[in-house]
Amino acid sequence: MPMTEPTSTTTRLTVAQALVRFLAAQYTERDGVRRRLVSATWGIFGHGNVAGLGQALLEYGEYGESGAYAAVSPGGTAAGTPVMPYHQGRNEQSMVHAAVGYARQSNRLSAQAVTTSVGPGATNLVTGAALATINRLPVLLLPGDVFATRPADPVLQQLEVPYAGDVSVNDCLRPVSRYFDRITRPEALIPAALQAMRVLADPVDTGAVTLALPQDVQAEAFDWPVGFFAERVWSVRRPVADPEELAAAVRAVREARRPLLVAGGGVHHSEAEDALRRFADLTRIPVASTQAGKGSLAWDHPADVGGIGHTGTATACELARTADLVIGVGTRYTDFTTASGTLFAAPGVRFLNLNIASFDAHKLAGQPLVADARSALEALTEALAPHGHRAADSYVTEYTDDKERWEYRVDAAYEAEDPDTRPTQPQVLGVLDALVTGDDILVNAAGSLPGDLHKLWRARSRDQYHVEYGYSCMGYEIPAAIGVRMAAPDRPVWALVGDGTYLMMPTEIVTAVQEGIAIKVVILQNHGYASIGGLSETVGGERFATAYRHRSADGTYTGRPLPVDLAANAASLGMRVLRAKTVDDLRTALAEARAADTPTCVYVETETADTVSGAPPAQAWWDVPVAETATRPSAVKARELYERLAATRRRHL
Ligand SMILES: Cc1ncc(C[n+]2csc(CCOP(=O)(O)OP(=O)(O)O)c2C)c(N)n1
Ligand SMILES: [Mg+2]
Repeated sequence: MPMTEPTSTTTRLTVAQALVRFLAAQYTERDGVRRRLVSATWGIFGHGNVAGLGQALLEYGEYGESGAYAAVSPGGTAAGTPVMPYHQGRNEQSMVHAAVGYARQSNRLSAQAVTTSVGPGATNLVTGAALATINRLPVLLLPGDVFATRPADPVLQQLEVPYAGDVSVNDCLRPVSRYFDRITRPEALIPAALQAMRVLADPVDTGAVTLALPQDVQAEAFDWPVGFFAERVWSVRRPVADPEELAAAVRAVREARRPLLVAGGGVHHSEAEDALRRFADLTRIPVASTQAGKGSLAWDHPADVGGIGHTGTATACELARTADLVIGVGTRYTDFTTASGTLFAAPGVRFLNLNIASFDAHKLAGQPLVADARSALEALTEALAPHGHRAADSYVTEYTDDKERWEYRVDAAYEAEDPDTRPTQPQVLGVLDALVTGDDILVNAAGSLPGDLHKLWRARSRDQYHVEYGYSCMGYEIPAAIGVRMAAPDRPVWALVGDGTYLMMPTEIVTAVQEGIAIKVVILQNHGYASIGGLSETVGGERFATAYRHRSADGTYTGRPLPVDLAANAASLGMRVLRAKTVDDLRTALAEARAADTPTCVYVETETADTVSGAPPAQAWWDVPVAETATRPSAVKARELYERLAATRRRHL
């Protein structure tokens, strides 16, 4: 049905062109700062988007409204700069990782879009979308889709579902998206695009937003009301606490004898670090952090007790076991944080959950404080100040002494007795620790590194510690580092990757080289899945299939290590590569990489998968169910231990 507006107030564009023009005019605003909501678009073209979005990005993107080519400068809309900067990726999943890294580094106030072809290009988005949604990080997905008009079914790469004509593979994106729509008519773009922006900018609902774009509709022309392209500002709200919830929260804090604050990713998203520091300065309540929340307080703040949970510090875990009030701020309480329901063990323990999402604020039968982290922490501090509320001296002394003991353990793990030998993984972190300033950003997601980092790393600045542990997705590190560096172009950005992770997704190195994005990649080679090997051993799996080895004569994977050369691989993709054999080499190589202004890789062999990494062991349990019946003694024994530990699980009611 044609729109009824007179031609003077409409402009004729294809759906794809209209979408690009629309996206270029969307802004977020928080605390008086305005930013482009969708500042760039990643894409790989195929027959589902090449003639639609591809053409639109060419005509209204890279070339700018003046039609003259302009250098890419994310966010710029002045004459001559691109309306929508475009970046060429190598893999759809990793383009989403790059966008997610960018969004997190931008405190969720700016995002990027990802366009794909139909079929495999689109389904490659699923993993990245799940990661974005789980971590509540905004990304706009624009997969091509099969014909809406269905002139000839099936089109190349179309999945046919005999019982449902309206299903395509893009429906896989529904459960991993916070908003999903398929634009089967041009005019449907208008409400869908507005809803998409609402969700991207919503601090509770944000995550992956998918607008599936049938390839015929993308290229179809329509007379758009010009108002659709007007600049629009999406205010990223900071809801304040309900007075009654706040009063109840103040009472709970005042009554607590052994309170412990658990800082989650919400502290960062809200930029609540200063407010948290003032709260901790006033109350001296110890602050532990989840993977997403690490860095909420600088490591050397007296109240910072480091990571909590399975990969946490002994200090934080001891406090958790005896806490009478756990103040969760911006945390989802994953199983790592709660040690699978075993960590908060004091009989009368209560939870006070400050969270912008009511869903999370009600977890563990907690007392909810539904609000923006910064605004509510400020309100709490203000309400507690007149009472001069402070944790008891004996409590402060207890955790201060404990923290000091933990720091000795960190030093011991970092220290290499003989710098002429191959480093352990913690020693690699030790060398890095000695080199970086608060400016440096570390990106990591999977393997044994997240555990070592959570226990050991001394976060110097609020955003130095970028470990994605909501999805803990192998392959996130390199593309995410690219996205982080796009959001922080003057800061050293390090992707720390295990060899398994590297092999899963090294390909965006090519993009870093192409775009001149000077990320630093550190490859820690230990010939396999050391983390899963260790886990396997504790659950009766005997390290089965966790090392990268040839099959030996008996058919098992116990032969020689595989002859892969990841350093040569990185070099073949265009990176400058520095090989380090010893701790001393590593010092030189990491310093050189830090100074480099081109993408640089440092390759180091660490202790093999069969040896301990040197980090302190787990300070709390993690529930990984063990075979209830087995003939192999390893599993029988592991099950006995499992049952003992599982018996300590509790439900908080
Ligand atoms: C995409 C994906 N597949 C599988 C896993 C399960 N997993 C977690 S860590 C890991 C091994 C990682 O190996 P590597 O990167 O070499 O690190 P290491 O364990 O050796 O430190 C695996 C397979 C995962 N987290 N992500
Ligand atoms: Mg490995």
